[in-house]
Amino acid sequence: QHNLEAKRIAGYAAAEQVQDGMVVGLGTGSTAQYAIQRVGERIQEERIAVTGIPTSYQSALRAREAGILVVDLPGVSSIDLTIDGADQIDARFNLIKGGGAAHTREKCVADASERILIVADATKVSECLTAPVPVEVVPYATVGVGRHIRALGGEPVIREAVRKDGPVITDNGNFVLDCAFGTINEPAALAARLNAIPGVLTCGLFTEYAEKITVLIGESEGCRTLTR
Ligand code: DER
Repeated sequence: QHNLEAKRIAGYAAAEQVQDGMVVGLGTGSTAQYAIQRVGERIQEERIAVTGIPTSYQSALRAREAGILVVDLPGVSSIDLTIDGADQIDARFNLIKGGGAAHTREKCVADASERILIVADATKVSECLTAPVPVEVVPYATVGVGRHIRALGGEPVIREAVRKDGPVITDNGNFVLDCAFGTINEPAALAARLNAIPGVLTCGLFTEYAEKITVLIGESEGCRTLTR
């Protein structure tokens, strides 16, 4: 319960940075959903106009429920502010994302964003990246991709669905391999190698956006803004 409250505090704090008329990238996951909820409340309370760019079916559906005007990414030339979660955040603001299997669209939205607010509870912050790296793969290429990942020192596991038999299928119709590499000392180099493997669509290492990221960590006594 404490954990959910921390996520809510971070998500709500991020939503306060949304200004009238903004185009806002709407992240995926339980923490980003709190931001979507709060943006919806602010639209009602303050009559502000916000255009939301979703990163998944989940965020599109929650945004519509919240009363946010939802426009898909091709509909806008740039995004003022994106609010999204992460699975792990290191001291240099490199991220591991993809716990929700939405990291391909999340990366496209992050890339188009002027600023990115990463919202999380304290458990996501780590000195260096150690979590498994989600990799979205074209199903046809899964075996070959797995071989390349093992050659890079990773241990790939196809992400099985819980309430569906068989693998998780992403919003783009692909599989996800969760790849344990242990401590990742050169995240940008590993990301480049993973993204170059034939059949890999996107890996969950976000190493290009540190300059435009602000991290908001929800805690019981309030929200902490991290600096690099
Ligand atoms: O999939 C993602 O990258 C999400 O941001 C996600 O991993 C964060 O999930 P959470 O906010 O539910 O912990």
